[in-house]
Amino acid sequence: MKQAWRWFGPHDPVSLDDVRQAGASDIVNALHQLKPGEVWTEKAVAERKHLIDTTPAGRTPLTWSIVESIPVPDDVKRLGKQAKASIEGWIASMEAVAKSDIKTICYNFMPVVDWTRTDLDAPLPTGATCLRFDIYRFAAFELHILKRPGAERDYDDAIKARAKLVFDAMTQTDIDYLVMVIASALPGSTTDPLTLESFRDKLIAYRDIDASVLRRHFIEFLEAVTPVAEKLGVKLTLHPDDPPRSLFGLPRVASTKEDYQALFDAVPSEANGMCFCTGSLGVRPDNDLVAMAKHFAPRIHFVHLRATKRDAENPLSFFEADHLDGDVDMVGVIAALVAEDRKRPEGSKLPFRPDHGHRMLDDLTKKVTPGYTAIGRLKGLGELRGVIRAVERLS
Ligand code: DNO
Repeated sequence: MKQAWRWFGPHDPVSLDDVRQAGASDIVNALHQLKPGEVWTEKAVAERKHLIDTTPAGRTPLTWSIVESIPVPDDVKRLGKQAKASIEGWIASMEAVAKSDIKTICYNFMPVVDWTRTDLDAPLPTGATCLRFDIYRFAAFELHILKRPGAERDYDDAIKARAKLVFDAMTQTDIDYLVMVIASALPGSTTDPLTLESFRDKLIAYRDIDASVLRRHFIEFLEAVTPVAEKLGVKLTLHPDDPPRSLFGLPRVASTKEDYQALFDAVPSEANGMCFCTGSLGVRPDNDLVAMAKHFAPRIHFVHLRATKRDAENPLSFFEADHLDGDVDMVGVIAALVAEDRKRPEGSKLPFRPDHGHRMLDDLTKKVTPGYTAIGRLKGLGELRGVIRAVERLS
């Protein structure tokens, strides 16, 4: 398997030399300076490619081989008036990427909000911190800060009571922090940052869109983009919903095995692939990740390896655990992926990246990109590499 690393571009506090020292060979990047819906030009992609792939004398080469993500604009998901033009724009961005010989593109189809957490620095017993999704804090946001109509129907009485206690104990600073974490779009997000007001407006725009409608819109998108991707030799890899369930009453259609199967059945094109993200899919106890990795193996063209752990007290809450010590059977998943990787010819090996990492050691006092710390990911990559090496040797 190929070791990749997400790099956020020239402003990333983690340098390309840091990536070299971590031992990764492939870079995962996007033109993060562009807003969702802005079309990527060949020139802008080529410049970034040149920046990454130009190796200083004596250094290990790096290759920008994966784009994560080209954002799918909101009107495509709603099939609004601009959807056709937005899909054409998305295709133009994909063509620009392919021109620079980058053939793997990750994207997602989550309406309104991309990945969602409630805490960016939740303390761990070791003194490190991690990302966390806390159902009580999340419910406090929905019920008492965003005040989404109908939200009370989505929670049982115990959660509502706890959420009220959580909210009552919050200062204005706590509230502002929670709004920032949930609404302002976390790093790498493909959705626009929101204020409480624009958040409410967006939710209203989805009032009539349930999961079956969203899936239909998604299939229209895939029917338009996959023939072009095929011609370009591009693999599109759909990232799962994170967390893999409905939030804010919104539909989500990439959370389970059945969700993915429905999309592959509707659009069998070989360009229609999967980004197998263990951290996202692993949040659901009913997702059997080893079985899913085996089942979808030929469709998997990009892998995110990370582990979450559900709270014993309320399994709707979870935190990002050490890469090998979450709820997912990481060794089992890696064994399934290594078996698939063996079938692929040299030059087409399966890329994975260590996804997220704890904030630890020197990173505790440095400016970091939430989840994308140097040291936490370095630790994760080291552990994962060990498992891969052992599985390759012993199987
Ligand atoms: C966060 C990531 C997301 C992901 C996009 C994929 O860490 O999982 O930013 O890259 O949702 O399109």
